[in-house]
Amino acid sequence: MPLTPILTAHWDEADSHTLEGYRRHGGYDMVPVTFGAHPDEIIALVKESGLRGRGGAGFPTGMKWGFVPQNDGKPHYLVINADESEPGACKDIPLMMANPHSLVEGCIHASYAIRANYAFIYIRGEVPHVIRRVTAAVREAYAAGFLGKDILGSGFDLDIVVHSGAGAYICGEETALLDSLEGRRGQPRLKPPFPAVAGLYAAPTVINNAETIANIPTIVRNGAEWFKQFGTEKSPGFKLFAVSGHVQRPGIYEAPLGTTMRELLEYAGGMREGHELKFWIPGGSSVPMLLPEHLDTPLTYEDMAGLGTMLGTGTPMVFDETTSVVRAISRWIHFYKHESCGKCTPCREGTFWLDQMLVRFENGTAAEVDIDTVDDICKQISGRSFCALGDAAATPYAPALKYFREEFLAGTHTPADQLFDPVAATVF
Ligand code: L3W
Ligand code: SF4
Repeated sequence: MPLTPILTAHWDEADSHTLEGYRRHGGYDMVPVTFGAHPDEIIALVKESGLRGRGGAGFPTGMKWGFVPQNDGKPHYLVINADESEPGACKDIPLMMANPHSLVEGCIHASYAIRANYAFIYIRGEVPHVIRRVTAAVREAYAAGFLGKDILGSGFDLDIVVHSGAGAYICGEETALLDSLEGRRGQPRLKPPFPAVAGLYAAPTVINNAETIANIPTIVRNGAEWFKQFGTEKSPGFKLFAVSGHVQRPGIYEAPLGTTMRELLEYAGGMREGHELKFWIPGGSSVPMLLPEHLDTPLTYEDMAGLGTMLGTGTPMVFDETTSVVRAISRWIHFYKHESCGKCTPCREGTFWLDQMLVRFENGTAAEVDIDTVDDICKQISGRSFCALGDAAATPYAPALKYFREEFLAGTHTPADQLFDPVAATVF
């Protein structure tokens, strides 16, 4: 499928991040149109478009907006999850650097639809340049009269607060993000109630990923039918596919959902010279790996689920034959161990032990029996943890073992009777 530069259309222009650059291509022109419509009409339009959340779960956006109770007398909030921190995920940060106004305009349409007068853009703390850029865009939007009181004489008020995270991956989990925004330590909350009913300050809150909201102005401008011409019936639209790893030209390739990894590889110039594909991951380290034989499967939510993986953030990582699978899995597990918030035992303890065990495989000091021990720890974490981080930590091991068992076996040089005792040897 051909590339479809829509969100990325003007990223190559030097002033694409400014109000002037955005306005030159019709930016904010649809704001009065939205204000002339009933909020429910905007929700219906987004439902009709079939847009699904671009943050990893693929939840239908219009349906989520529709969960917000109306006429309940409570304030409503819109929260943008721009805490992009997953290994391999790198599409919201470039989007906010190149075209922050698409996000700001998206916030206006979305807030009007869900009757929110406050929107919060939560950006990961390690990217101060992005925080500065989005803050500058918000200031420009205020100065131009697109934010604040009685916007364009519509009677609708909207304030946007740009909030910096403090470097915790768990704050990308939507309820931990809310706790962090409220000034507490970011740890996941029990769901239900879902944020759409009781979110920020216990009020109805829609939390959407930055890319999801940047899509909204294009849908308001062009309509649901236009949006649905891209992608598939169950995965409509286009996607910022951020391809990283051992390819010639890593980068963002905007293409319809349903594009295959083989096509994305071609856009990225193929594998680096003289090397061949060993395995790839469709979207962030939280989702199971795939092999070269899966390159022709369409990158959609449904097709990836059919292969036992997920589209996730749609940010494929590509690895060639020089990669040690054990090292890659070990590195990701170390990340999840480091980022585990510690609230629940299966994840807090399980990721610690997984990390220890994987290092043994890397060092060649594991025993064959450890292969099953690691599998057992993963099973104790998966489905028993409080939030998706635990499941994510347990996810990469099983497919890696299925496809590359011999690499794990190569790390097992310790006879069972000389097994190192991890409990005795661990300094807590
Ligand atoms: C109201 C219901 N709302 C579901 C809402 C829910 C949420 C959305 C999706 O995790 C995944 C995770 C990562 N009434 C509802 C309802 N909702 N039922 O729908 O919910 P959920 O729980 O399926 O997903 P999630 O908690 O949003 C997202 C995976 O994405 N991931 C993440 C990558 C990147 C980062 C990062 O860089 N910060 O997180 C990649 O694959 O593992 O499985 O809004 O409230 N009945
Ligand atoms: Fe915290 Fe991990 Fe439990 Fe999630 S699964 S609540 S990150 S300890």
